[in-house]
Amino acid sequence: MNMTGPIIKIYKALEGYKQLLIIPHNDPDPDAIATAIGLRYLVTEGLGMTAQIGYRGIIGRSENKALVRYLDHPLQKLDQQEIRQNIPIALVDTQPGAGNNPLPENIPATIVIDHHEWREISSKARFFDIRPEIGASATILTEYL
Ligand SMILES: [Mn+2]
Repeated sequence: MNMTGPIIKIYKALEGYKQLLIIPHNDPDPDAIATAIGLRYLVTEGLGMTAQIGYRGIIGRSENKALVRYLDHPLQKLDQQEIRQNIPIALVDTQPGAGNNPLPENIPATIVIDHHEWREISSKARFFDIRPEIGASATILTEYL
C-alpha cells in the first residue's frame, strides 16, 4: 500500500495496537458501512491489524440489507462490553457525543472520520478527519485508498 499522508497518520495513531474496533453510526446506512469497510481494509491489508466492525441498532432498509449481503455480512452487533479502553476505537460517519453512536463519554475515540458538522471533542482523537464540505465519509476513505 502506498503510505501517503493520512495513512501514515492513521498508522501512527494506532502504533502499538494489534486490534481496532470500528463503530459506524447507529442504524448504519451505506455511507457508514462503506466507510467502516474501507477503514477495515486499510488497517488489515495495509497495517496488518485485526479489525472488527460493530454497530448498534438495525440494518433495516432494503438497500442497506442488500449491501451487507453483497459484502458477506461484515458488521456485527455490538455489545457494551466490547467497548473497552484497551482496544482503540474508530468512529466513522459520526463523532464522539453526536448522540447517534454507542461510544460512552468516558472512552475516547482514537480515530474519527466524518463529514458531519465539526464537534470540538473530535480533536481529542489521535487521528481525525472531519470535512463537512464533503458529501460522504466514504469519499474521504476513497481518497486514502
Ligand atoms: Mn454519511
